[in-house]
Amino acid sequence: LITPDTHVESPLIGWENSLAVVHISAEIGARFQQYTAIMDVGSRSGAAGNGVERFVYVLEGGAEIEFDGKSHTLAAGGFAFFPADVKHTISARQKTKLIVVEKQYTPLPGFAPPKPVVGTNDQIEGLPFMGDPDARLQTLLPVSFEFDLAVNIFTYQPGATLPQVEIHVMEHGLQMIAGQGIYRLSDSYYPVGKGDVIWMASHCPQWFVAMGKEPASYIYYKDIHRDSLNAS
Ligand code: UGY
Ligand code: MN
Repeated sequence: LITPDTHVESPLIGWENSLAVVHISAEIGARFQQYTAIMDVGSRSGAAGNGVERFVYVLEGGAEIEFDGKSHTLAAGGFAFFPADVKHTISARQKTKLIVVEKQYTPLPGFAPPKPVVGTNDQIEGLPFMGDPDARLQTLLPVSFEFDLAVNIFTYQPGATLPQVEIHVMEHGLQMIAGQGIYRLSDSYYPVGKGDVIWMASHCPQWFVAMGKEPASYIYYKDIHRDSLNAS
């Protein structure tokens, strides 16, 4: 659990006028990277690494993105996915904060690489999770085998819970974006609220209950659709 009082900003290498708070990276043992990009007026992104796919979600402010000769404006709640090696730029004319997730793309034989995706969270229906209308899941990216990652937003009414303690091979990078609750990680229970980030390694036991008077939401990354023993 990485709380905002511990965050340290550093220059965002390769970007102009931008700082990073790197929350999750290879250095901690993760197979992906998650950081907050703090973009100032007149800032511009740098390229993702070779073979690296990038997902961005606008937390605050707004950004213009460009790829394939087209531009789109993203306000808070907007998001974009750039497949590996798809040239793109993200620029901001106002102070802007992005959640950025990057990972090396793992191809799957028989499937083409995924296409770029642009959207906003309010276009995406929240579906009851395992039948519970008080725990709703928005799936921001298409669920298909081309994609080796998922990014979802989970919104719980106060008192709603993740229905089971989960243990799974997939990793998570999570950021609380609204409300509060208690996160169980292994055998410890932590109060969490807006701005907190959690890295869950593969097989980390996890569970959540929303508390307080407002719904609690978190956005999270998950690696999916690949088999580490039978990699391509
Ligand atoms: O997709 C998930 O694994 C999700 N249910 N996990 C979580 O919210 N901690
Ligand atoms: Mn999970």
